[in-house]
Amino acid sequence: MIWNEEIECMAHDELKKLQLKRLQDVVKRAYETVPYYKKRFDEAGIKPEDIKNLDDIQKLPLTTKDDLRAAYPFGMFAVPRREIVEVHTSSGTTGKPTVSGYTKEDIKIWSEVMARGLTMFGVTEDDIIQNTHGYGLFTGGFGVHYGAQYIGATVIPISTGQTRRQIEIMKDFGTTILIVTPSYGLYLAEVAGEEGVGRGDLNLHSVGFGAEMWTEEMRQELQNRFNAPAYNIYGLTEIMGPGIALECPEQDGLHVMEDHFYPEIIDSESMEVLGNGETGELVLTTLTRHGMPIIRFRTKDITSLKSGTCSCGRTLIKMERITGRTDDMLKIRGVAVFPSQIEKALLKMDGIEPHYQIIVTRPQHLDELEVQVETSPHLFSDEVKELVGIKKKIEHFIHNEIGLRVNVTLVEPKTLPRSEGKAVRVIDKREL
Ligand code: DLL
Repeated sequence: MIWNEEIECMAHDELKKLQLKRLQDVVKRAYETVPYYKKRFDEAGIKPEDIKNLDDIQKLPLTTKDDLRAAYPFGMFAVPRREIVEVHTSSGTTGKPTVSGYTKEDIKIWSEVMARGLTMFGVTEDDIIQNTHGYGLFTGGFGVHYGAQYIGATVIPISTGQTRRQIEIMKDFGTTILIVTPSYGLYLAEVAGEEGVGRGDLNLHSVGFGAEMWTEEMRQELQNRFNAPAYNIYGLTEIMGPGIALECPEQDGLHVMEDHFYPEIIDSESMEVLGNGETGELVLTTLTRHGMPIIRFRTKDITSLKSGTCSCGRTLIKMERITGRTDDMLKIRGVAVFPSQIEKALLKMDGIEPHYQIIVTRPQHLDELEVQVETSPHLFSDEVKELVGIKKKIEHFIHNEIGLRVNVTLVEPKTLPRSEGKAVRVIDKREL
């Protein structure tokens, strides 16, 4: 158990003071050691001394994934390469990957924030953690590993895949904590069912889900399948990996590790900073990272922030679950649609499985949205009339959620692709 009460329950004013001091330090270091920041700050006419209070952060330029890509591979490092003890990269699915470098001190901080987060889920040194995140350039495997070991829990570094083996080990080793992406979690639960392993055969106390979007409705589904509370883990390669924000037992937002990461919410069109409770794009600044300080990174993740003291006792600000990414948003006949809205609507239905895919086409210059969803096995063999009724009902739910008519196709159980990491939910066939 890693419970840093002094920080996690710090009075608001004290925390702000600490953040300001750390912000001033990191801005100075970034300016003096990373040519990218020197150039951007000079262009904006800002000097590190101009940061006199926390709001002055708004004077600093925003950093995007493209800026990091332009510095590929090691151009954002603020220390000589020999001080970097580990590197990770983003997956690179949308272009050149971005590289993240960590010093020994950074790894210590990563371990601590992740350990504090796992502690929120109730992890202690008595637990056995099955870590299904990939160990490699992806930050998921190592981030969770460092946090778990910092607590002193027993880690099963099984990594991704070998689904049947995962279940066997979960049962034989008595895994108490499972860490998995929501989509792989669903797949694991499905295979467990096939293997005759029921909810009662597992010894799980909690399951930590992260690395991709999931809805509150999906949480209910997963909790039911695993017979254990499901907690949210947030992070991204560019800032650190998992450990930036995690959920406490209240399951009502993720506490941001504010002593190390400074969150802001901006309107992604006007770039204006939004207030408490307003929804927009999350922007993060690393306050303590040495190897690669990141100032005002546009995450593209959509959320809002809520300050105040949580009933768990923590004063760390809470971030709502991520409802989508600015680049996930589909424009369908001019209407903004997020996959999370569709997931939410789907999971209100009985008789279907939580496996779905969204297909966008433009047959006659007009966008069409098709949602393919699996029916549950008992239903598929039932009457066509009933299936038509379900299809209509789902279309109605989705219409209510997004204000658009969509075409729902019910497919046979177990026919949509299963994910072992981050699920691909949207297939956009329009040539835009
Ligand atoms: O996914 C880090 C991570 C690993 C987080 C394991 C949690 C657990 P990237 O591959 O760089 O890093 O992807 C980061 O994934 O900007 C979000 O869009 C999305 N994401 C991560 N966690 C969540 C979450 C890891 N809890 C990108 N809810 C982020 C929704 C998430 N989206």
